[in-house]
Amino acid sequence: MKIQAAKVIVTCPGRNFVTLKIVTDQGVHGIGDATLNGRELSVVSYLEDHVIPCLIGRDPRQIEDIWQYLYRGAYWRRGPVTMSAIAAVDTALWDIKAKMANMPLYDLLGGKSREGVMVYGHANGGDLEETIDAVGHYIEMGYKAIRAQSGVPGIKDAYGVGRGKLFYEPADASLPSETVWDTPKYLRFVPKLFETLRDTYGFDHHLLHDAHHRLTPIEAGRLGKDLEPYRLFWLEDTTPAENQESFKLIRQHTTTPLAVGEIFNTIWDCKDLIQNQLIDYIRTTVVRAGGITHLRRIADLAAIYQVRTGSHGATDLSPVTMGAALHFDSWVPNFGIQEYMRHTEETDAVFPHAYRFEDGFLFPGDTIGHGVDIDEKLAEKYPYKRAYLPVARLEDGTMWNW
Ligand code: KDG
Ligand code: MG
Repeated sequence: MKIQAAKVIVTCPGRNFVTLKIVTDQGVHGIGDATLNGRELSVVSYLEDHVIPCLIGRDPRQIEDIWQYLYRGAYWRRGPVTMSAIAAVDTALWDIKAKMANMPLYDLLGGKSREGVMVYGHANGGDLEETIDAVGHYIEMGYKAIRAQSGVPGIKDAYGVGRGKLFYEPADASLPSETVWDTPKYLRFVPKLFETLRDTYGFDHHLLHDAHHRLTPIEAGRLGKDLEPYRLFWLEDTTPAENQESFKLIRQHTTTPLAVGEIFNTIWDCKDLIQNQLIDYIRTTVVRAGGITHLRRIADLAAIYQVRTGSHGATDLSPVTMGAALHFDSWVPNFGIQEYMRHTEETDAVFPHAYRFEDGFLFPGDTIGHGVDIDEKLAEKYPYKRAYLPVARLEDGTMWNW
């Protein structure tokens, strides 16, 4: 059996997505997501100019060998562009293998460990009242776990606050929009938000929050401590994780569970945090961390240290990543939670999928493969549109972490 053809499909049904389609000489095809938000075309070139020529004629059943060939063979290891491209190939090959085995992907991975995958949704509002209402809306929709982000008095455009109620798309302009950030205002406000949420809705639902890399370690320790009475499921990305030592400092100050890893590419980014038990949830996902093959290694390492998975699932991860992630989540023994930020109707139509939401859970469906395909004709209707994530500056103009 041979890989006969592979092509990259770029489409923008409301936001940009990059999809790799691999076709075998037996007519079976598989698809993988290669979307890297705000830097999409770099992965398109990496795939078209450097990866696809090496794939043609290879045996698609040799997923591990192809993974190692692309990772070791590039010489230049790791990084978001390389690892997103490898992820797309890997996801497409697992899709093909599961289709050839006539199995849903979760069966090929070892079978289901659970019926449904608990997901968390994004509730957000421009101010405290709006955010309280938004959380109530998610509870009405059946969610068991809800991430709450709110506008902060005195801060224009706080992270995580969308303009719509269900759909929120941060990559919103053809040049990066500039937002302004002020940590002291944020640190004063967030405990009030969670106090009000617990006073209003009690403790029956899981609440989560994302600090989006904006704090120093000591500020993160303070926030974690202030939030302890409200029993968060997790506090995410408190501080940029390049300096992983800083998590020791945060950990000394708080028992609020910590989640990190949506921007990590390999197990090497996760290793110290996991082995030193400095985090509770690892947020690496299929598209960012080298596909199913590599994500499985990260999850197995995490399991030894009782660190659970909590895969990234924002709108920039296409339905292809979501489908593959749900099969992975259904199998992985140390599953924690899956992020689920809904796509628009246009996106859902371009990517027909078997997964469905019910009562706070996503179900991968029983279709063979990972259960997601691409409607190429429809995809053609939505040409690529350059779109950047915003940037953040402090009030005095200093560049900060968005
Ligand atoms: O592309 C960036 C987004 O995926 C990111 O800002 C979303 O932090 C995020 C999250 O937790 O979903
Ligand atoms: Mg995040």
